[in-house]
Amino acid sequence: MEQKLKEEEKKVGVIETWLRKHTLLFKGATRHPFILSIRDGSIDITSFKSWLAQDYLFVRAFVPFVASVLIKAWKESDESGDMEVILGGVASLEDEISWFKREASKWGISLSEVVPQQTNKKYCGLLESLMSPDVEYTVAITAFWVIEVVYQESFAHCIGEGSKTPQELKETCERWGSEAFAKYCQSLQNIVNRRLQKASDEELKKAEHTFLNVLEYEVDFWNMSRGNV
Ligand code: HMH
Repeated sequence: MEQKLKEEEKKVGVIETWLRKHTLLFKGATRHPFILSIRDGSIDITSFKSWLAQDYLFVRAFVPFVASVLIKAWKESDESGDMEVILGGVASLEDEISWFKREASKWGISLSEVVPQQTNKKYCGLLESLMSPDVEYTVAITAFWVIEVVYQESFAHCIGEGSKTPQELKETCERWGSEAFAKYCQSLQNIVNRRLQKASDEELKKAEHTFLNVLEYEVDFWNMSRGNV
């Protein structure tokens, strides 16, 4: 029976199985009240500014994490194409950092004065722990994918049909909600599914644990932005 379930998992893809198993937590991260308030236009701009400032710091810590995934791909991947996908991610982060600077100045935020909140520090600490050479490529790329897909699913919801997102927030939502970003997440997801299909039970367990950990930290990050720490 256990064996049969495992075979089934492989056919539909491990990620799909996880998403079914952990729907509630995934929804918690991608349909958070912060996101819903952008979509319905009721967002408190103070929360948005707080998110923007904290996320800038997060993205700066995300760069070395993605670079560490690139190193793992080079050392461990069975497919040379993985490197191009990850390298594309690194490249677009340069643009993203410039965007944060422009957006912050629009809102009158001085980024050099932003102090990381505890929740943000904790999340950056998780990234740092995943940079360790002891963490397998499969586990690290799983984290990478879920970090990106949470923003993709969240912000796409804000520009979807019936959304009342304020004009001045639309560019932010487009950044992660766009078709192009969705495609990039799909490329990451394909890598993750391929790796998980070949993974040992031990590695699968670690990857699933990391997947859940990231989702919890994403919920905390939204909570922090709304001022509920
Ligand atoms: C907290 N999660 C957080 N910030 C981001 N910018 C992303 C995910 C997507 O890159």
